[in-house]
Amino acid sequence: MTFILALPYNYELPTDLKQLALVIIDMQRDFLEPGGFGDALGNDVSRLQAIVPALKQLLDAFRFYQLSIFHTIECHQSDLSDCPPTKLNRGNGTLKIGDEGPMGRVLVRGEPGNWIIPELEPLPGEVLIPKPGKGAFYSTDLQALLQEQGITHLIITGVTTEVCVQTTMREANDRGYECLMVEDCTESYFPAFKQATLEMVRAQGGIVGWTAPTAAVLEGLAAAIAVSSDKVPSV
Ligand code: C5J
Repeated sequence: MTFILALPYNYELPTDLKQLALVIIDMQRDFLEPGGFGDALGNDVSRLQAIVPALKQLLDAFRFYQLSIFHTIECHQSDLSDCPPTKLNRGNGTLKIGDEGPMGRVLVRGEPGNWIIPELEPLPGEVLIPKPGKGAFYSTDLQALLQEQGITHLIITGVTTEVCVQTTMREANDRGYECLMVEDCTESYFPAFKQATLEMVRAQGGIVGWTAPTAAVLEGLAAAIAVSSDKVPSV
């Protein structure tokens, strides 16, 4: 049995690593770059850039081991028909969803600001889940695709920790997935909210799941690959 050294206790990896997927939530320009939605809401977007090197390292490892990768983007159709008025009117920032900003229309599918930052752009074969809500399961194909591929374990990353990342992890937890949030591959505009989220996830014996740093995830993966009977390449 292989595991990741995690909190509140070891996270057991599935024997067949095809059951494991990396989920990268909303690493899109609208949240990470000046001029986007996050910036318009008054946030310091530079905070989120800090996780890019660790997340790239994790993404590269999943690619190297040929494991499943799912990217999400928060986005709406151009007529905003999939955006409830409550979401549209919330925020009181300088730009609302659908407004024309420096990177195109805010959170609208296909606009430059809606796409993933260049360092983490999906490669062919990786799944992209466009999502209109905060959680990646709401009004998307994610559950069907995970079931189709027999995936049971999710390594969850991205932004922002207490909004789309936490919502997705809670949705996944309720659907029976074993979830681990990677501590240095998720970030919030509010450091205290990130810390609180990590603590909430692993409180009460891991009521929502596990947390671990990238180094521990990489170590656990390398050990699992080493004992795996699958003919995947080793480091
Ligand atoms: C937000 C997200 N914060 N991806 N979206 O509106 O967390």
